[in-house]
Amino acid sequence: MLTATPTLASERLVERLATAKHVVVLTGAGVSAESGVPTFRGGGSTAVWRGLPFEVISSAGMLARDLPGVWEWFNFRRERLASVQPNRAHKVIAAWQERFADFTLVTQNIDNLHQQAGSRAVIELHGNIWRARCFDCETRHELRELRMAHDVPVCIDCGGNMRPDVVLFGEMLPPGAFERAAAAASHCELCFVVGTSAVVYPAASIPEIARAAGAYVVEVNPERTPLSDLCDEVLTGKAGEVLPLL
Ligand code: BJW
Repeated sequence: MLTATPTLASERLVERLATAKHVVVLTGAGVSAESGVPTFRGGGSTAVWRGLPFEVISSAGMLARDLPGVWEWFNFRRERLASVQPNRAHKVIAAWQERFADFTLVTQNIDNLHQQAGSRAVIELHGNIWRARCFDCETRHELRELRMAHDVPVCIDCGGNMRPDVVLFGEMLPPGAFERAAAAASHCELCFVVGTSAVVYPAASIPEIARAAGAYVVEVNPERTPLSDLCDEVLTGKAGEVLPLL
């Protein structure tokens, strides 16, 4: 059980929340945990599917070896996500885009729950599970538009095989995504890091960039992470319990 009593924000944070104009939020799998989406790490366990750790099944090597197997893994997860709803943390973060003059949401999540909660212009560092991308012409399509052939969706533009439009281990991030996130981090005053183990790079460097540029960095997580010591404030607790208190 990950839960801990949510800690209250300090006076310094309350003041910054009242005055900050440029705010960045980086989220990870933990923000969707209270919606019922399993995390990858944390809570003493790691995700495994058919005996394969996710570092193997969600890797560029697996894509080259077994494309139908990779689709099976993502189809399985999409089926589970179809009935999942955004939680209070997603809703608070969506409301923050009206609260702050310049607000940037950067997510490592591929589940689309921020968008479902109403967040706009989300920077998706690791792609989106509801889209596919053509190996040949690189066009992206919503999955529901596509037909399957031999357990693999086929591109409606060129007939090529499609792959999930997600960033697997050892793959580059979508062009421009990290650069936009880093630019926002480098001129924000307040940076929240919510529900991420902060071990996957380059995503984990976003709060490092913000801190180096002088931002006040706040972590929201029931567990400590490698980032905790760098943060100005650590709010220990679940995102859906802590964020509504702010
Ligand atoms: C709660 C909660 C609640 C629970 N409320 N919180 C430097 C050194 C060594 C290696 C590298 C390096 N730089 C880059 C690399 C390689 C690699 C990497 O970082 N490896 C590290 C693991 C060492 N990075 C890459 O490969 C990236 N590409 C890249 O760098 O390209 C350039 C390059 C290419 C080739 C060679 C070298 C460089 C791409 C990374 C892509 C990550 N992809 C995945 C899978 C996506 C598809 C899928 O879903 O299957 O993305 S991996 C997985 O981890 C997923 C996540 O987005 C990502 C981050 O995980 P996240 O979100 O932090 O979740 P968890 O589960 O780890 O943590 C959950 C947290 O929530 C925990 O802390 C809980 O406590 C907390 N929590 N309940 C709040 N209620």
